[in-house]
Amino acid sequence: MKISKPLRNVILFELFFPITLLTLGIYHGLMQTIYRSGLVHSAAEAHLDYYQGLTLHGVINAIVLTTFFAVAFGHAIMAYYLKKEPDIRFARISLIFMVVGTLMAAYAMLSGKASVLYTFYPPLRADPTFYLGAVFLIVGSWIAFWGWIILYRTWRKEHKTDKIPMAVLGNIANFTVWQICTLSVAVEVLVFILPWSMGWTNTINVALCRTLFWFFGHALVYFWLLPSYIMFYTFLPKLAGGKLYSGNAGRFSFMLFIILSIPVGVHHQFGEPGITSGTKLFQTILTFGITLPSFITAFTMAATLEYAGRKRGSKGLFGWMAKLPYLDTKNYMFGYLICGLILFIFGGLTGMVNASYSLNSMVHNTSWVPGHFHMTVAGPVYLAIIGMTLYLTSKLSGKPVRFPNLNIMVPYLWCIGILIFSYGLMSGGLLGEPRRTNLGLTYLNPASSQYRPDWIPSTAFALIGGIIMTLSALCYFITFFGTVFSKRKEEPILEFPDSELLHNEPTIGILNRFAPWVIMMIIVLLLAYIPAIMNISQYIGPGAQPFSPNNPVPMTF
Ligand code: HAS
Repeated sequence: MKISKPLRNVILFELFFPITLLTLGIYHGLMQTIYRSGLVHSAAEAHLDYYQGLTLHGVINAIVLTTFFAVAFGHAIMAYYLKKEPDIRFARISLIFMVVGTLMAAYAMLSGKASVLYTFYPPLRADPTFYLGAVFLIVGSWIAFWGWIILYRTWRKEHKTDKIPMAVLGNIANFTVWQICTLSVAVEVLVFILPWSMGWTNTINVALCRTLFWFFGHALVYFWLLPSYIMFYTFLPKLAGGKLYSGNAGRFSFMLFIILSIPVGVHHQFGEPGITSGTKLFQTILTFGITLPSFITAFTMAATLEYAGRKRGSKGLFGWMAKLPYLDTKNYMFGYLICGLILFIFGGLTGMVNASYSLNSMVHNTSWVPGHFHMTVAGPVYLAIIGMTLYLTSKLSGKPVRFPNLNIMVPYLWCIGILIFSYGLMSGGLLGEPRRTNLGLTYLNPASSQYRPDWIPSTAFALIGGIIMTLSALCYFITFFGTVFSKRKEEPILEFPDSELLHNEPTIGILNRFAPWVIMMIIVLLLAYIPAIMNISQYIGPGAQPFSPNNPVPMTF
């Protein structure tokens, strides 16, 4: 379909801007593996402090890239499937907020005033511009969502009994969760952190802030994931050469994410002394619940891919795996999505280890955890984002993808890199290797009394993986910027590889309405969070003064 120039420009900018910043995010990822492998024994080899680099890495890759993409992709989906464009005023105001917020946070991080990592746990204190920047970015994404709600309601009035298009359902489910979970981080920032960061209050309740953060923080990971799930359910079957095995399974998965994405945040706080073990056990059970939509997706995708493989002439039980179009340069999105799916098998299984209350105490705060999350957020999420960014950029600007042979290698190199990298991190984690630590200063510095030579192999694996990932990213940047700066050759259009259903499926009423799922979400949320907040208020410790990551003495204003 044709798309108006103003909306096209908004989407193209929302794709281009974060990919440009990603060059910095990827660079600091490589520097992490270098610091951690003990190749350098300083805190600022990259001319930026270690925690400054780690903050840039996490914030750009996990917050800025994902939020901009979710909004850009959301605009494209809503326009394409509802056959009407969102109000351009909402799209523009949202973009302005997001760009201003990102620039504020970037200023704070680059000037060394916000080395607090993407979780910004107090008592680490950043400059107020960092927190305000985060608020602007989030509010910007809300504004885009409000525009879509108006569009969706208009569509609903005109199509009272129609099935909600699956991609639209996934997108609204995702932003509904986002709208609710971000309220807690807004309270954390506006009520507690900002006054403390500005020096208006002397101390802060760290346990309460962490709890408010994780109310948002785990739902955040599904906010990252759901655009990939939209692509798996709506595009992958066609890209594979088949049909979607079950559309209602996909709809049910998205609705389950509405209920369960937020109430599981305390599983990041199993080590939190102020929360009782009963509350934590309940959150373990809920966390196993949130694996259900992913298991449904795993089986639906396996059946879908098997059907596609058999249609392509495969034989035997597993022959379909060999028949899929892995290296078709024209169908490159298949490679980006299948590599993400393969990585997510391991990302999901390691998540279930984390979720098990007792096993968590083995792995918490060790390098096992980044091993897990690089196979999730840097797996299906990152690959779907960069693949779709290239796809949409090419379609919306009418510029065919440059260097197709380089492009097709990107997801496979990345997948191999991540598997080696995460193996290194996880095996090291099981030996006690800490996360968020410049190991080169101490544990991997032979001159240090804390030297741990048994961590050399695991960090070497992580370094090798990191180098392969960086090579993949370089191939991507060459392809992406090569495409962006090439000449227009075709008419710009908005088009998706839309899949058909394998079976003729009935419309199930409850899967065609959001309200019952939002009500169930609120009930489960209250059950999960009232005890957690009560625990925190009962076992409240003394307030904390502000700290910087490099100094054990409180900061002075
Ligand atoms: Fe997680 C920590 C538990 C999913 C991201 N997670 C993190 C952190 C991040 C993160 C960033 O319970 C660190 C936060 C920090 O900085 O402290 N996580 C889970 C569980 C899941 C899970 C149970 N996480 C994700 C996703 C993420 C993400 C998704 C990003 C997008 N995670 C935890 C816990 C912690 C944690 C604890 C705290 C750890 C600690 O102590 O600090 C589940 O949602 C996973 C369910 C997934 C599955 C897999 C389904 C598989 C599929 C692929 C099928 C493949 C096919 C292909 C069909 C059940 C869908 C076949 C084809 C062929 C050709 C072979």
